[in-house]
Amino acid sequence: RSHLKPYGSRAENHRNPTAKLLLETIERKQSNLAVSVDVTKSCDFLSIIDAVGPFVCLVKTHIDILEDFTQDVIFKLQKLSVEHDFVIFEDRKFADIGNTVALQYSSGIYRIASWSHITNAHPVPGPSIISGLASVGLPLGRGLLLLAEMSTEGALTEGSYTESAVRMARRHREFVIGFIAQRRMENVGGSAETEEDDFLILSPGVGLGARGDGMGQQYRTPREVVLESGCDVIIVGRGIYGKDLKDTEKIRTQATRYKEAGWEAYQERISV
Ligand code: S5P
Repeated sequence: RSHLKPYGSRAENHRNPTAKLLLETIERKQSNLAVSVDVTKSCDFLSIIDAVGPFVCLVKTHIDILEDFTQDVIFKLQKLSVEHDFVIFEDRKFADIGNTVALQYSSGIYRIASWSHITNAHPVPGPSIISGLASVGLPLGRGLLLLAEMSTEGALTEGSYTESAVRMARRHREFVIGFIAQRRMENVGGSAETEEDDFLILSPGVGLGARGDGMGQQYRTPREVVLESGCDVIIVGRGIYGKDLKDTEKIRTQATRYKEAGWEAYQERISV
């Protein structure tokens, strides 16, 4: 099974350049940690990214949360991405018809496709959401994740919905590089596993402390996510930066802690 192999050797299973880039970055930095930087001020956003940069393979953004957004933020984000060697993932969760998502992805203030290596979409509109986004993203070498499952209590993303998401993804392997999900998807949707089916699983809802946030979020540990559920990347937000956004020393300590926990779980996974 593909996820029992080292990240670096899995790059050859992928034709999409962003999938290769992510796997190679994980291997190079020995980190399967992604940090989700959900803060409202550009200065906090950039200082957290600068602090966690050395420890992560990927930075996940919600760019529309920033209340003082300017193009300069993107310029600085891209600079940090090169300096610290991490992939950028704008967590836009597109969910509309092909024509609309193509415009939302390429245009507006944020012009997401121009700077974000990876973005994601809900499969709810059907395959046209993938072709709409691919019309913009593929020529730029970008990659897409489908939300096959969500981490929240009572999520509707289960059963035949998740199975359909996996089948949709299999038909668009050139652009869909994997899933936001809570477990591996090889055995979902009825097809036998092949090397081709080496989807990347990025998993949010990860915490070493609380089991929830009182607003529906549910947390599992890196060990549960990577070792027991076979996910490839742990996505951690508040578990790393908490409430004190200025305490970069603590943020670094937490990032190191999650990086080590994620990597240990992976090493145990590939050693069996
Ligand atoms: O199912 C999901 C999918 C996503 S992308 N559950 C999630 O929590 N997310 C995102 O992951 C969410 O939008 C947030 O940015 C991050 C989790 O943040 P945390 O602070 O709870 O770790």
